[in-house]
Amino acid sequence: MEDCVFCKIVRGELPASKVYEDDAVLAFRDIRPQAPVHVLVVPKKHVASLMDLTDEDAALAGRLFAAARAVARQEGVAESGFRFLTNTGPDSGQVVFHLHFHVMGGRRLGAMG
Ligand code: D5M
Repeated sequence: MEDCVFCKIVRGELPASKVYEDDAVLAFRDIRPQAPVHVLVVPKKHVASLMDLTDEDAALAGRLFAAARAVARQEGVAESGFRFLTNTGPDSGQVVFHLHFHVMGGRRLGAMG
């Protein structure tokens, strides 16, 4: 996608603090961190949101989860715990319409809502 900010990061056209990369997935630090560890895990291919994943993306979904585990270990929060979430659609406050999972940890997180 031409104007998608995360596609631009994937293509190397915008800078990012990368923490994990493989052929299908990229993870980089959130520009507005809400926790000591706040990493975004994104598919390299453009998918607008969770609701735009299809049955053909089952393997990709597994890769995103595997990448999140790798990030959690690498960032030292695998044992202490972390949150793994994706905002989807208007009520969630999703602002970037390229599927991304937040990996957040490094402190005791408050209740969601
Ligand atoms: O939030 C989108 C998240 O993406 C928000 O936490 C900021 C982050 N963001 C936006 N632009 C960038 C760049 N360029 N680098 C790193 N992080 C970024 P959501 O509400 O989940 O859509």
